[in-house]
Amino acid sequence: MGFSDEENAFIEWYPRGYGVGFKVKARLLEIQTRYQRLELYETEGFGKLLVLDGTVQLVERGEESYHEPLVHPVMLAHPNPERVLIIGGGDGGTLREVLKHGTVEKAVMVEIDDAVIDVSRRYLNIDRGAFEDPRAEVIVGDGVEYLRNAGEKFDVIIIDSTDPVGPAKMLFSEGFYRDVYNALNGRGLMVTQAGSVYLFTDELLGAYREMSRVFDRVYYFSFPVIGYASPWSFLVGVKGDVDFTRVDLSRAEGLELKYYDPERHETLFQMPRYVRELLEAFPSL
Ligand code: AG3
Repeated sequence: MGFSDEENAFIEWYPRGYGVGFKVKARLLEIQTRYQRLELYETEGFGKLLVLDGTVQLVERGEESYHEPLVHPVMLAHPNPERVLIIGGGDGGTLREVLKHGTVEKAVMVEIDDAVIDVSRRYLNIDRGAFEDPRAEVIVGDGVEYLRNAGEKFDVIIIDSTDPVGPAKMLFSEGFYRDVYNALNGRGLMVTQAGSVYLFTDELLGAYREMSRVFDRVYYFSFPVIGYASPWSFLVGVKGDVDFTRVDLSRAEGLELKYYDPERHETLFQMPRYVRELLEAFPSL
């Protein structure tokens, strides 16, 4: 199709007029929750599409291209992740991937907006039973406050938030990262999604700089995510003695991965050259 005003499509507009869109068959929901505007669509080719404040959160067919690289690299780089904290992630996809790991004894998920959890439970089946897993504890509340007051420590902390622009901005600040660092065990990893490499480059650099002030070591990687303006960026903060360039392949067996390839872990670190050079201008050590 050429130049047109597409009628039956949902398009997310990024800065500079860059769009990512899906042809839709129907709008199933449009509600204002306490925190954000939530839309749900049936797409032509990717199942249901969940949108928050106009930004694509996931499509049913392809959501693993986000949840797998968010979760498994840090889980497999940690020698024995038993206790995991997820901030955000109300659809349950992150929790589902975390619970695939047999080492996990407890996974706490703190989501601020219970409407996201309710809609996901009712219309999507992203969690595939994860919410009912006895190792899972689902808390509706403010992740920032939870972290500050959490008496307990975690091996892995996963931030599955909206973008580094708008309401979630504080989740990309030095103060927040300090609370994350303090809530990690002596040896621990934190991962956050950090936006589109090309379209949120400044935000990615900003988050990297803030994390570099706090963590013992910071890594960046990118992955093409279906539904987001690719490539998508991820930042990993390490506390103590952990090498994120290596993963335990013996624990990767049985994870049933479709996108992230632990045997090719090194390919994660691919970055467009100019972005790598900008990132390296902030020494992290
Ligand atoms: N959370 C990350 C959403 C970021 C998408 N940003 C955007 N489309 N501009 C996804 C929730 C899935 N658990």
